[in-house]
Amino acid sequence: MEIWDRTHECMPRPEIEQLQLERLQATVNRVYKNVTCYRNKFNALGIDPEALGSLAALQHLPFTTKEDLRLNYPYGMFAVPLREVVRIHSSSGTTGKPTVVGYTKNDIKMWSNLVARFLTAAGVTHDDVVQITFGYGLFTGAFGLHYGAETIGASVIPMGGGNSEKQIMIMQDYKTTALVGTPSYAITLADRMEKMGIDPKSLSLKVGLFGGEPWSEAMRREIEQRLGLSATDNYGLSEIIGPGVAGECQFKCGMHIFEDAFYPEIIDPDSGAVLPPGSTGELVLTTLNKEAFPMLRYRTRDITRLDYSPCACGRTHVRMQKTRGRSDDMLIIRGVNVFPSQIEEVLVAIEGCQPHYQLVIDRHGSLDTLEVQIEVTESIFFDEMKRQRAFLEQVQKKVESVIGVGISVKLVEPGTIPRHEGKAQRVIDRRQG
Ligand code: DLL
Repeated sequence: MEIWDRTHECMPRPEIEQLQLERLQATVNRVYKNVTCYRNKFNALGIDPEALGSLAALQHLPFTTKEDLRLNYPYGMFAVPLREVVRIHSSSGTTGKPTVVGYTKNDIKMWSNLVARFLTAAGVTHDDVVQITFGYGLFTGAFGLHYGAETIGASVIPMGGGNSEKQIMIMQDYKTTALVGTPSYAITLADRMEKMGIDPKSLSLKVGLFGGEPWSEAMRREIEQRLGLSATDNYGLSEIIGPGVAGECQFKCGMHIFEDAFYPEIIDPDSGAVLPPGSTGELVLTTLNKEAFPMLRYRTRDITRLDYSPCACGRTHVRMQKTRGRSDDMLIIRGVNVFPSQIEEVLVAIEGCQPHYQLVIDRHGSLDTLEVQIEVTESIFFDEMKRQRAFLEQVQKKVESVIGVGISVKLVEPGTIPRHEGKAQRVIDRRQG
């Protein structure tokens, strides 16, 4: 069963806009009534939630940011009582507490449907065997794709993350046709197959659904060549719903944003002004039919461009180009969101660490690596090996437990990390492509 909702996905633009306006008005009213944070913001700015007369008027409403979610941790942004919430997920990568998001039964149904749509657009059908290599847990990736693939009627293998050799064995034996995961993990699997002497062409792989982190066209070509499948991109973020915000069709010319469910704007990240169609800027998303966790003008921090030109597939929904970085300093390392400020907080609390550090990110083979280089006091730097090692392990453990990603730590002599005038350049990202 394919999930191609032609009524909504191929709607002429004036009708999409009418539908968006109706859903937006309902959402604005509901959040004003049910979410204190929104009510306070509207009241402070003198905004009447009943008065929103056009989509363009949305630009006069305030943004919602990760900071709002942090301040309202854990359930303050929910628009329904907890007894109506059937699922809770959360996002990594905030300083301190994570971001908590909730779904009602209807939200889960809608989410599954949106994921099913991009799976269908990418060519997945009920005949496919879908192997999910995202980690099951608080991260939205695995459950989102899992429910979406089941909605189509495909056979889902809930492998979860890691354990590459077993992933490959299952791929061979269960005849996996659709591979789901991060693009970098696809390369890891290709590397491992090479080492194991397995020809990927001998497998049954047909299509790859990759997302959760940025990747280039060069990387797409490499994955397609090495794994012998059609590699497609899909985008989403937990605060909005998880995967299922946007996905590519078989023409791979941008990811269709499901506009009956989300209203996209492109803003200048510095001034916050809405930019004219076709501009590159920060993507801001408003949910149009979510119940538990509606978001008004959420600042994704992802930089992209929207393309409203017709697509050969017949879908009328606007296409977002591959993201070109972020307007904040968030890093994505092996699919996990990491903020340098999280690491800084840990380091400054450890005695002996100087406030001078650098994060060096690289890609070895296909795996992202993060090395934290820190200046330490002379006494530690020149300390005996055993004590220095213990110190190093302590730093490593503390940082890893906060950011949730394995790292290596290098202690450097006082004065060796370059000093900068103005903004410190703490991140050296050597990954390319
Ligand atoms: O990564 C949701 C997701 C899971 C999407 C699986 C697709 C597949 P978060 O952990 O909240 O949610 O991280 C969201 O990841 O703001 C982007 O910066 C980045 N991101 C996600 N998908 C893509 C993509 C999930 N296809 C953050 N291309 C987002 C580039 C992506 N960046």
